Amino acid sequence: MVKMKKLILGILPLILISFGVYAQTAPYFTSTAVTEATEDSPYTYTAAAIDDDGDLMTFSAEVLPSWLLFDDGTQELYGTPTNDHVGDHNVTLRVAAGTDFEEQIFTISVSNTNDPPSITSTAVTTATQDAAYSYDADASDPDPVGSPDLQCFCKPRLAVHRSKLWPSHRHTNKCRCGAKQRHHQSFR
Ligand SMILES: [Ca+2]
Ligand SMILES: [Ca+2]
Repeated sequence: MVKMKKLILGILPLILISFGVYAQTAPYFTSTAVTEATEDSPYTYTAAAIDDDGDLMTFSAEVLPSWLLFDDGTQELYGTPTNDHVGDHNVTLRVAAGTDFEEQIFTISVSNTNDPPSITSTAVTTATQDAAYSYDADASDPDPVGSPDLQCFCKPRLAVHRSKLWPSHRHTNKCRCGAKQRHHQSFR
């Protein structure tokens, strides 16, 4: 008798499904994606989902940017964006149970961290009395074009030095920032 009951309980869902009384439902995400990231800082988001039928769920990443990895065992999405990844990145995660699945589609926005500019030119370190001295300084800044963190070039204020006009290293003015990724300034 007990065996008969178990058999009936075991095949009942199949009978209900066959007659359309009981239908499988797709799993669904219960976690909210983390959509903000910062250059050079670790990003992490752990996805969670529920299947109301209690079916075994599997997770996968269908769309990922190059700086992110997805662990389908822990459902953790993780990675550290660099300066090259500043901007928006599309992500698609999928949770499946049998043939049913749901996707979570979102965009991660990576904000810039200021990187220092560097001088790329070599200073002219010799000068001749009564002859004009000239040195064209060049620099570059790795931050993205349009970023407020781009380099500033400041034209030195001319100072009197030994009866001649000479650039002062202590006082500057006429700074120009962020207009271009690379800028050119001549000191004459
Ligand atoms: Ca940067
Ligand atoms: Ca910068």
